[in-house]
Amino acid sequence: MKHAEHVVSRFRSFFPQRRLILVSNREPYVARRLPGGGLTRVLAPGGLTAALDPVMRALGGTWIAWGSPPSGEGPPGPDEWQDRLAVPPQEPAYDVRRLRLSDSDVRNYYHGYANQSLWPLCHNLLEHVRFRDRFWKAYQDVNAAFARAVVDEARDDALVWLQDYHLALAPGSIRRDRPSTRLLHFWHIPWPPWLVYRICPNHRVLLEGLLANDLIAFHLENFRDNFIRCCEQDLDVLVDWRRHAVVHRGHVTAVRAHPISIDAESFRELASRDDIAKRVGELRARFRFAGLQIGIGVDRLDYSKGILERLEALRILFTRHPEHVRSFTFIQVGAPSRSEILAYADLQERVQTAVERLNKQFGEDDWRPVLYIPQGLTHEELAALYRLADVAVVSSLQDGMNLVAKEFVAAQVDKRGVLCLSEFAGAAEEFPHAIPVNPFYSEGFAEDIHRALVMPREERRERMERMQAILDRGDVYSWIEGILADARAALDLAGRRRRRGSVSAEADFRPPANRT
Ligand code: GDG
Repeated sequence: MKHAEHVVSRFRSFFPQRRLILVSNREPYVARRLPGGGLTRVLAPGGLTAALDPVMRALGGTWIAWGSPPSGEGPPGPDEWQDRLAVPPQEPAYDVRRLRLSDSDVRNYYHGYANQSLWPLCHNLLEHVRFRDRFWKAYQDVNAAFARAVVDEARDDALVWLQDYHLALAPGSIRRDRPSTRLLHFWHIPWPPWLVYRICPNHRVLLEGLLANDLIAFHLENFRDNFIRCCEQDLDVLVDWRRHAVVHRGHVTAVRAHPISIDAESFRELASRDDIAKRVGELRARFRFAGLQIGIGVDRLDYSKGILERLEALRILFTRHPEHVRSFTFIQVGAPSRSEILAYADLQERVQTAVERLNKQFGEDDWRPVLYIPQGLTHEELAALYRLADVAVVSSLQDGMNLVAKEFVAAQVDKRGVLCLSEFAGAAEEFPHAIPVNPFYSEGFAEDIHRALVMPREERRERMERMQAILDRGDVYSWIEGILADARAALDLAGRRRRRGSVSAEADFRPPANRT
């Protein structure tokens, strides 16, 4: 909580008198049906909600999101729908303004344009890209609905922070209807190079929408630069490459890189708890892990995470290094995700089949090479697995950041574990002490896992300590503060320009060396 309080005091000093409005696809408190009828609301899983909820609780304000249907088996109540909620339910501190989306909107905007057009496009996984007119129509409509809700909620004193790729068009509509609104946006997935991005039939309109923001931030400098290059190629813009800013139709957008992180301290505290240590012991006993090395993979079941490529690397590992047979077990947690989309349903089946094949080929007596858990687990269970593991494998084909890598590092209380980390996950930039893996090169990948398994104890400890020190320097709260500080600077620049009465932004975009 002390970190959240610090963020709140920074917010107040950067933006005295301003109200914060958060906008995201998912709502912060999700509803579950109770078996006897009625609903309960709990904080949605995910690091971002966990970090932003205490900030919103202290600041007040509004969070605008899709009001998603309740989960669970109980009977639906007669008046389940609410446009507005005060949360947390037990101790209301801020409002959630909920957008009601039809089934067709959800199918075409969320499962369609967001997750079958933009997601694979931005991850450069073009075989999965689907463009459909009905997807695009719904994306436009739903973004317009989000924008209307923002305009309705935001007075001139609002700072609006939009999250992610579901909402690329909303900033443009908000700016049109309420030009004085201060807008910032964080894009959680990669931004692809122009050669890939231009495949999108709506490339120009999306960029125009995003350039209505005062600030847009990505995880990595590489994504930031890709975005700016796309703007240069596609639109009539002025670019200041020194300050990473783009002027479009007289409006200045600052473009920044801010790698997201986790609440490392809380995660470490969780992993250090006695009940978690006890759980680690129970897991060892239950699965007869004594004397075995344990590997772990934790992912949403998403084709971008390279789970099939990981299983292939394991097959090669057990073939080429039979010494690991009976001495190494890999636990794969696969939390079902986006199952309504064919590519995801298909992946679930293919992972299941690949695991069965591996276990059939190499399994002996009571030992299995892979233990597959095809469901989401609680944070406590995850912390126990991270602590139990000797090796964690993150093998994303492309990934904005990858928080699992950071969670594993935070949870390594005993500093025994080795992290094998895809070169194509954003987290690789911060963790040069992980073993880099290329998931597209299965044989090399298998050797990398082998290297992790035979790594001496001292080297493991040294690498882990270095990664933990890096993680301690940048947690999710410093990520929020960094973005707010940049937003402040971007707004100051815009303010100076207005006060000078300069009609054109071009004056600000002369490189500083040319200024008098
Ligand atoms: C996007 C970007 C970027 C996973 N299984 C379970 C579970 N998880 C939690 C993990 C972790 C989160 O889900 C997954 O984090 P990733 O970073 O891998 O994320 P994406 O969902 O792809 O998210 C990504 C992120 O946004 C943030 O900007 O890092 O690059 O793609 O926190 O622990 N959580 C629980 N049970 C599970 O079984 N409770």
